[in-house]
Order: sequence, then structure tokens, then C-alpha cells
Amino acid sequence: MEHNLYSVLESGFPQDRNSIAIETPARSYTWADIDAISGRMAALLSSYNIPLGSRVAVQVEKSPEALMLYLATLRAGLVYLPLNTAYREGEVRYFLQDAEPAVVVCSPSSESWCEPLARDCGASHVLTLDANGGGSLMEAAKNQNPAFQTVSRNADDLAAILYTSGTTGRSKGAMLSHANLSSNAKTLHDYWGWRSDDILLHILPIFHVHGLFVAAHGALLAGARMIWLPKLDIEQALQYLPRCTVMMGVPTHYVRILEEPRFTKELCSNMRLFISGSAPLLVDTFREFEARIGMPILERYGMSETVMLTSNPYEPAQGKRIPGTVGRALPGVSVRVVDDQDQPLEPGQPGHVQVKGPNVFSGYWRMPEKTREEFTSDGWFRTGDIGIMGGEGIPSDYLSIVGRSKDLIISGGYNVYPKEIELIIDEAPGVQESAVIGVPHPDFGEAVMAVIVARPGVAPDLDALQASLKKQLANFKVPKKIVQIDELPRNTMGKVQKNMLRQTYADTFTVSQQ
Ligand code: MLC
Ligand code: AMP
Repeated sequence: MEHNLYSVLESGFPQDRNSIAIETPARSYTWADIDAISGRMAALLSSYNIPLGSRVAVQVEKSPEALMLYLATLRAGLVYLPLNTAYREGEVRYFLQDAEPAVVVCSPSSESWCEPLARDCGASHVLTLDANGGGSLMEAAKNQNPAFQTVSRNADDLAAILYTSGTTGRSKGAMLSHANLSSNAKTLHDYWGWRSDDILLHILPIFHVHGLFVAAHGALLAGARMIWLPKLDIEQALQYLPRCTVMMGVPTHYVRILEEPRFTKELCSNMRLFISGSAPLLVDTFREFEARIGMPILERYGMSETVMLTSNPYEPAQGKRIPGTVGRALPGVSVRVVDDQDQPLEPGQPGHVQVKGPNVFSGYWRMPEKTREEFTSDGWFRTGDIGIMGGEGIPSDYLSIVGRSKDLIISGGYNVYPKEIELIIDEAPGVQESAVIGVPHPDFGEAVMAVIVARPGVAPDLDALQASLKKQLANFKVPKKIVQIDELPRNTMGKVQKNMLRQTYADTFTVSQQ
């Protein structure tokens, strides 16, 4: 059996390769185009004669060609390393130094700094790709043979490395194999009832699990069409929704679309499934959506290290979609909630969520110690999330995510680790120390906020500090507000009590929730 993920996805492509696979407002691509364009790109990558398993780091705007570059990387037996376009030079430097990619593909607009950086980190080939499919990658690939024979891969061979930030401020590369990704794609295909006549409204970025491994894999494996938009643009969504059957988004997408009065049940008459994930969906959003559209959003839960873990039911016969829960473990996935000694807890008790399954990654890139810490001796992965199985009126096999043991903020579906930002703020002129916290935000769910203490006798310029952070960090990590206080609250052990800060500043971006 062939384990290359591309071959698995390709097995779902429709017989009629001249039917439309991807539609953008400007262009359409057939299944034959996907095969040929990814084939040419794979042939180009193979012509570089780099060892199988070499990394291909990609920081480009969303485009159908960017998806094909991902598929080409799989086909050539290389490892895909996607990077958020919001990352700044300093952030990209870390990833390239750590992963040592042989090939780097960047936007033409960042070539001036990315090219020398990539070479510095040992990349032998640096190419560009823009949002319209232009750039040196396409130029170099255009004369390659489109009939590329996909390279055979073993189940455990790496397909992708996804960097996720760490509590120490150092990002870790989660290593995902062809089998991790294909097992999850097949499970979701069956569980969510994917059909070849589905039309997916694809509005998510493709440098993270949600847009790439959940949304795009789902449509590719089903041989279903994707309406491919750079992001959620309300006017475009209103135009395309009547033809669509499936949409996936983070809670911010649902909050934003509900603000539009023209988003109605009639507009969604063809839709069979709205899926939310990456961050907690508020019960209020779930209820408002159901009241307006007549359909409950299906909330699911996952991580970069594991792809999807749990899902509310798709079929009504399997049970209700319960707001505030993330549903049941997916078929083949095991989920348990344990105490501090890794002992399973009774339903209704909050504890650490641990998981096992064919979808769970093999470890962090070049971090064997960290990998050992995050797995129990009997092979359960510690998610860092706090959950409860069951609870009042909830079936005992439904999981609710009620908190995190990791100091993590999720803003608009993006993870932000406070430590990374604190380390930078603490270096700023006049700052003695800082605490970065997440506080409720009506649009992003949580927003990043920084609380700083000044060095004695100094008055730091908070606006200048924020401007300097904008230069160093991806925009979603920059604190939306910075306040100065005399002293950080600490417990008797000297640990900063972030809970107290979160309480104090809870209403910073919202009207009081009372
Ligand atoms: C943008 N901004 C954000 C932000 N996104 N601020 C906080 N949090 C965010 N997520 C800020 C920008 O800095 C900018 O501020 C202003 O908002 C407008 O920027 P924008 O680029 O125009 O924003 P927009 O395109 O509207 O983006 C918002 C968004 C986007 C929600 C559409 O963040 C997004 O696509 N989120 C999805 C993330 C995702 O796919 N997550 C999946 C991870 S996988 P300023 O001050 O500069 O003007 C995962 C596993 C799983 O978690 O389970 O799925
Ligand atoms: P990432 O590291 O970007 O893959 O983010 C994974 C984290 O997102 C998980 O560990 C959870 O904390 C969070 N997450 C994903 N889906 C949900 C959800 N439906 N509800 C609550 N948190 C979620």
C-alpha cells in the first residue's frame, strides 16, 4: 500500500479530471490542473537532488498555487514547513535556523530579507510565489514534466513540520507523518459525511492545521470543489454561500458573519455543515447562529501536534451538538482526563486532557527531551488543555475544554505564548518586568494585553514600546493594550498571579459581562 499522503488524497479525486477543483474569484483550476501543476513543481524540487526528508519552508500568501506547492512537496518526498505570513524576520530566522530547510519559498515582497536569511541558514534554493501564482517558482517549474511519479513513502516518514510556540518562549516543530495526516483525513471524511458534490467555502489561512489539514484535505479527499478566498470577506461570502455546502472557521469568523444582517437562513439553504474550531466557541454565538440559520454549528477540537481529536456529532442519530463541548473522541482516537499523577478521573471532574491515536505526532523536531516530557510513560500525549468529560446534563463521553495548564492565549484562532512577548518587553528601555495576559475580546475571543512595571525612576514610553513590538512580532502577538502598574501581584512562592491580572483587566475590551 502506498503511504504518500498525496496518493491517499489523490485516491479521492473524481474520475472526471476536467471538472473544477478550485474556484477563485478570478480563476478556476481542474483536478487535472492540480495534478499537472503540483507535478511540475514536484519535478522541479526533485531536480535539486536534495535528500528525501529535506524541509521546504514556505511563507507565502494564500493562493491555489501555494496549495499545489504543498502537494508537490509531499509528492517529491520532502517535508512541508508552512510559516504564518504575519511572522517578522526575527521570528522566521528562528524557524529557518532550527529546521535547516533545503528550499525556502517566500513572497516577492519579502525576498530582499528572506533570501539572504535563507542562504545564511543553509538553504540551497530560494524561490518566490505571490498571491496571483506569479514568481520565480512558477517560472522555474513551467518547463518541467507535469507527469511526475509521486515518490513512495513509508507510513512513518515525515510529511510536515508545524511550529507551535512553547511555554518557554521557544517554538517547537511538531513532526507529522504521512500516516498521521492520512489517518485523520480519512476519519474526518467519514465522520463529517464528506461528499463529492460538496462545495467548501475555504476562507482560512493555509499555514496551520485548520485551513490545510482539516479543510483542504477534506475537500481533496472527497474530490469536492473548493471556493478559495484569501480570507473571510463578507461581501464575497454572501455571494458564494448560496452555492456552498460546507464552511469551516474559527469563532471570530462566526462572530463577524453574524454581525451581517444579510447572513440569513435563506442564504444558507444549500449548506449542510458549519464547523468551528481552533478556539472556544461561545455558547452565545452557538445559540445566536442556530436561532438565525436553523442549524447548530459543529464544534471540534484539535492541535498542531495531533490534528483533530474530538468532534460533536454530525448525524443527529449519533447525538446532539452540545454548545460549550467539543464532542466525543473521533473514531480511533482515545481521550482521557487525568489528575496530576496521570490517573484517570471520573466524569464531571476537571483535569488534564491526554490523547492517543494514529493521528498523534511522533515528537518535536530535534527536541527529544521536550518530546519525552510531553508523553506519559505509556504513550499518552499531554495536550496542556484542562477538560471535563460529561458533567451536568452532558453525556459522559463528551469533552468540554475548560482551561489550559499551559500559559497560552488564543486570539482569533492564533496561539500566542506570553513568555515569548514578555522576554522581548523585559529587554525594552525602562522596563523592569512584565506579565502578558489574555483578556476577553468581542471579536478575537481573547486579546493580548501587557502589564509592565518600570525601572525605579523611569517612565517608559508605552506607545513607543508597542511600536517597537510591532516591528519584531507577528501582528496578532502585539499587545492591543499596555498598562503600567507599580508591582506585579505575586503569591508566596514569588510566582506572578496572572489570574488576578486577568480579573483586574477583564473588561478592558468588553462592556461588563454582568
Ligand atoms: C489579525 N489581527 C489580530 C488577529 N488577526 N489580532 C489578534 N488576533 C488575531 N487573530 C489584527 C492585526 O494585527 C491588525 O491589527 C488587525 O487585526 C487587522 O488585521 P487583518 O489582517 O486585517 O485581520 P483579519 O484578516 O481580519 O484577520 C482576522 C482573522 C485571522 C480572525 C480572520 O486572525 C485568522 O484568519 N484567524 C484564523 C487563524 C487560524 O486559522 N487558526 C488555526 C490554527 S490551527 P493592526 O493593529 O495591525 O491594524 C489550530 C488547531 C485547530 O489551532 O484546532 O484548528
Ligand atoms: P495549536 O497549537 O495552534 O494547534 O492550537 C491548539 C490549541 O487550540 C488546543 O490545545 C486548544 O487549547 C485550542 N483549541 C482548539 N480547538 C478548540 C476548541 N474547539 N475549543 C477550545 N480550544 C480549542
